[in-house]
Amino acid sequence: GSAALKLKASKQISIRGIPLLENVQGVKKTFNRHLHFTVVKDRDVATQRDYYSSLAYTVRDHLVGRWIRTHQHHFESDGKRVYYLSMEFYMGRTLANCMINLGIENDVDEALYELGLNIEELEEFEMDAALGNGGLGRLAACFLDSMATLGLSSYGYGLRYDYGIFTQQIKDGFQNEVPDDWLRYGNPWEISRPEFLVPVQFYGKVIEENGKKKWVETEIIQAMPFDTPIPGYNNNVINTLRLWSAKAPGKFNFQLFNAGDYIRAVAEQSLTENITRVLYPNDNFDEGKILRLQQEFFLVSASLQDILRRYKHSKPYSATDKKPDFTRFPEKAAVQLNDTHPALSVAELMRLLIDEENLEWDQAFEITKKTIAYTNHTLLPEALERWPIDMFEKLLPRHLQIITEINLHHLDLVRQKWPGDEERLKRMSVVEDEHKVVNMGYLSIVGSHAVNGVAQLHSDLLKSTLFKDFYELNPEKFQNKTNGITPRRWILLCNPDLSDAIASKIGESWITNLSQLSQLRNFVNDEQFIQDVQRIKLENKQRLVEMFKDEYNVNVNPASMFDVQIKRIHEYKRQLLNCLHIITLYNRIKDNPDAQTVPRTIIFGGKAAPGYLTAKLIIKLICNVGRTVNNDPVVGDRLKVIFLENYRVSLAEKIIPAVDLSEQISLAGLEASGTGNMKMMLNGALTIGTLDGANVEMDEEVGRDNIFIFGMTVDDVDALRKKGYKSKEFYDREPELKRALDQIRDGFFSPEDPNIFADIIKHLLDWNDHYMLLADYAEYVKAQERVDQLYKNQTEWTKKCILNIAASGKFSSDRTIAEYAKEIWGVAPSDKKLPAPEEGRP
Ligand code: GPQ
Repeated sequence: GSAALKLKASKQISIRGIPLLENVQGVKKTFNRHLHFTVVKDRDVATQRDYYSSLAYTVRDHLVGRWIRTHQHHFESDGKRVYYLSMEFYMGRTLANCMINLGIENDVDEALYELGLNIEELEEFEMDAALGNGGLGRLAACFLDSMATLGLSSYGYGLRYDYGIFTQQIKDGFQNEVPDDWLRYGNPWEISRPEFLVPVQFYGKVIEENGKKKWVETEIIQAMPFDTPIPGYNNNVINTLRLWSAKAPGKFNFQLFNAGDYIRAVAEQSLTENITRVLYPNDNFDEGKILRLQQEFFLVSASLQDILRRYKHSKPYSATDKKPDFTRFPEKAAVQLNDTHPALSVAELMRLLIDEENLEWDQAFEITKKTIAYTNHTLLPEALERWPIDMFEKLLPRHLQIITEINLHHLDLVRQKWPGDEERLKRMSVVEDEHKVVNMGYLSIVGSHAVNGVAQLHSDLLKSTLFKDFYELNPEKFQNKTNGITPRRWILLCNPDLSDAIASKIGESWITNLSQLSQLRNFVNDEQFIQDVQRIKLENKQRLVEMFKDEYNVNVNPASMFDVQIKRIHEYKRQLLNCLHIITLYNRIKDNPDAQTVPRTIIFGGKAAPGYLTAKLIIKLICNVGRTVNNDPVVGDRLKVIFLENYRVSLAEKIIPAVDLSEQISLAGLEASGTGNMKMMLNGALTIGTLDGANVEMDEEVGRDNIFIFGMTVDDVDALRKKGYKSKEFYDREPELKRALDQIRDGFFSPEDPNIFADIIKHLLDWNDHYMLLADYAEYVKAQERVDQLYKNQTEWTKKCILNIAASGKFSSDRTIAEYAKEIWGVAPSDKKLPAPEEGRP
């Protein structure tokens, strides 16, 4: 019909490839073939999901030739390989991303249109691969895209959780967690590789034989690899994400059950497979559970064995019986640790080199250090992994020995540099005697040649606070690598109209060279461009307005300012500060109902860890404030509050293109980088934020006139803590703040349960407001008034949006990965295209 026609017209834009008749015919044929032979349905009985499956297999067909050839290419060129080890890969959906990176999106679009199908509806059937919590896992996913686009020979290694991050339901304002059964309908993007099954050992004991340590009587769990293709943008490179799934050992341990209890033995196999059952749903928090330690070792051991196997079968050794020379291993492999979660890599690589490959200690340690590098993602003490020694000794006795010995050598070096400094020695011990724990951050530093933070401020703080002693020991190890995001998913895919508007002005090279966006500065006074940017933002907002009506039954004015805070719910991110601002706006409208106000729609999205009660209470407060505000006829459409249910990658893709104001309001010093801030900047939002994480660098890039910075700096925070912070003083001093807190305390937003928010008041007043919201409140409200003033002048506002887009080039993960490649991994990015496979394009 005409709706489909309109859709087709709006989606068919130049940068997604010109549809060619023969390609379109090819796609239609392949689609029908898959519907028949793979999905086993005909058009009479096929469901929409069946059509999605056929579409996915059709697109997958275009990957496989390039995938195989990429592998051959990596084998033949035998360059250094990069291994990115992460407990989280927050991939989201694959279909549209593959079509875009392959350049077949318009062909497929046209083919489906001719088949009478709506591609956007079909895309909704794909479950997010939600194997991550938030920024850390999404960063890993962006890095895979950039590594493939830069032509690196790179592999992601992670776990194939049966259940990813839980699905969030909001009932009466309370969060409920529902298991994320993402594999229920199968996963067309993965391929299992039983031929590369790897045994992982646990428990057992260490004996000595002929002066050599042996780890014996272990329990074995098999690691089954599942590979997912990672296409580069328009370069015919398809790299691999390899995820491990726990598989009962079958024959390995079966002799243990020789008593004839066959049924019980088979049944118990499923227990060992629990290792990869579920992702721990904590963000920036370490629960310290043994199952998590098992997961971490499972990832590390399977991956390192796989990496060593690949080295031993690499080109120089494949056709000969030459013995592998492990001293050259670091020339052929770089292992990057995504936080300390895979820190056991240090001990496991040592064990494999010494116990299995018979290397000497010193040589093994040199190789290990040259191979491994470590990225830190937080300074929050509750997130730092410190495993109890007794847990460690039971599960991984050989590794505890190795770590103890690494520590002895390390402390010798400390002693050499600072003779007699016993305090320093104690502070720097990898094995903390006092608490009987292994400090995984310290282990990662000692076992690595490079340590980096994820934004300049964060990297500086690592050197001056958390890792000060280690910086003084090895200053040359410490680096910064400011985070980035992939422009393919975070503008090209999610905001096609803005992408096209940009391309019409500056061409397409910005897609792989984002700093080219600075050319948009030449169009900041171009009236047509200003109008286009304005119109595209409004259309993106209108799509959301429909969703708000359908799913939340709230009438939102599309002209209102979309003021958005989307991120995990955490006290340090200060969603509560935003909430206090909403209450202030509400009170002002009520006090002065006839005054002119700038209409706002304040949107939150994010999950709370199931065990984080304060975070869950914050969700409840936001929802209750929303209830009061949204149903008050005096307010009308001047102020609305929406809490989005189940915020995740695929929902982010719908929200981010519609954001006017991006909330980045963490207490200075606590957000390591932030990456949502970058996504919204790239899509033409203005930022209100503290000088924290990468906000500092966004401010530098765009200039103070084009960003709303407020609040204490890291130095201010330090000074206030030294002086003695008392939140009650701010409560007494600021009448509007006092009023908002009193309303929360007195049940104004919760008449049916007036005391429900008592703990929030406790945190902010009685327990002295650890994240110092009250100290930043006044400046925050003032900054918001400046936002209002600017929003009244839509032309001036949009010019600043354009300047923000133009200044966002630094925050491409291509730039980040190019820096890792050059300064840590010792590999060179390439913009060469691999030859297209014989069968050509569709
Ligand atoms: N981050 Cl330690 C997470 O998302 N989860 C974690 O467990 C840890 C860090 C984030 C961090 O909070 C953000 O500031 C960063 O932008 C992000 O990692 C990527 O570096």
